[in-house]
Amino acid sequence: MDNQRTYRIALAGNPNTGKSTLFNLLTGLRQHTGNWPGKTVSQSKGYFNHLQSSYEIIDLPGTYSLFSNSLDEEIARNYIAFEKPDITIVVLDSTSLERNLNIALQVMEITNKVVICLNLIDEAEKKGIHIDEQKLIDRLGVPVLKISARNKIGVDNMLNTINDIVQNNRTFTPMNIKYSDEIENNISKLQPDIEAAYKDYLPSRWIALRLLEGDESVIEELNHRVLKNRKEGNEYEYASGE
Ligand SMILES: Nc1nc2c(ncn2[C@@H]2O[C@H](COP(=O)(O)OP(=O)(O)O)[C@@H](O)[C@H]2O)c(=O)[nH]1
Ligand SMILES: [Mg+2]
Repeated sequence: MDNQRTYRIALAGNPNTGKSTLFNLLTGLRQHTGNWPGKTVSQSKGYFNHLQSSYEIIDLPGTYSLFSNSLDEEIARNYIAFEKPDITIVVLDSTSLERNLNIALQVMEITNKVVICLNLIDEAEKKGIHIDEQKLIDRLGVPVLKISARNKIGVDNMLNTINDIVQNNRTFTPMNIKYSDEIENNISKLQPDIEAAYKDYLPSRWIALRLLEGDESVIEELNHRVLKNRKEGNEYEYASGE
């Protein structure tokens, strides 16, 4: 076991789902706000310990998706994809799960180190909304936990789950969203070349989707990161954070 290193957690989700409430609860006074490097968007970073591990946690900008539609989306997306946190916690509003699941699925296309938190579970229960978390776990293929950040319910359970994932190097096999036949065919055509170029730096399926979309900022970032890595002679060591 590696007790020395600080694990990195990213908090992702739509605006108003309780990300900052959770962030404040976990970090208390051990936090500071600055700007994202080279950007005018503010960044909250904090620290906490749990069991034998120490963590750095970043409160990502709240977004509805992870494309290059806005600076916020790009920042959140780039952090998850290119800074490769040890865990991305997706914080969802349990009272509007259908709308909120979109961002969870998008995160799951980028990384398999995901924990989904169904926050505001107290509000959902008040409204008579019953969520079958086991069904979600089975369908999505990643841990799904009910929490209430404001009422401090389920947070210890969440931390224990995270501890188990980082200490035992657990990964998951998130469900793939199936696209139309045309898109799926194009993904399959692109994947071999993507895998040849970028190895397993990021899921080839995700890169293929970005290529099909014509998202040049992802490709630029990817080339920058991977080529830089190769120049430094780390061709096969893409996992960051070590
Ligand atoms: N009822 C309830 N309200 C919550 C919970 N967590 C957060 N909130 C409230 O939801 C609102 C948005 O929270 P905030 O942390 O700012 O969301 P963010 O935009 O995702 O950072 C605030 O008024 C919080 O007090 C919860 O578990 N239950
Ligand atoms: Mg916030």
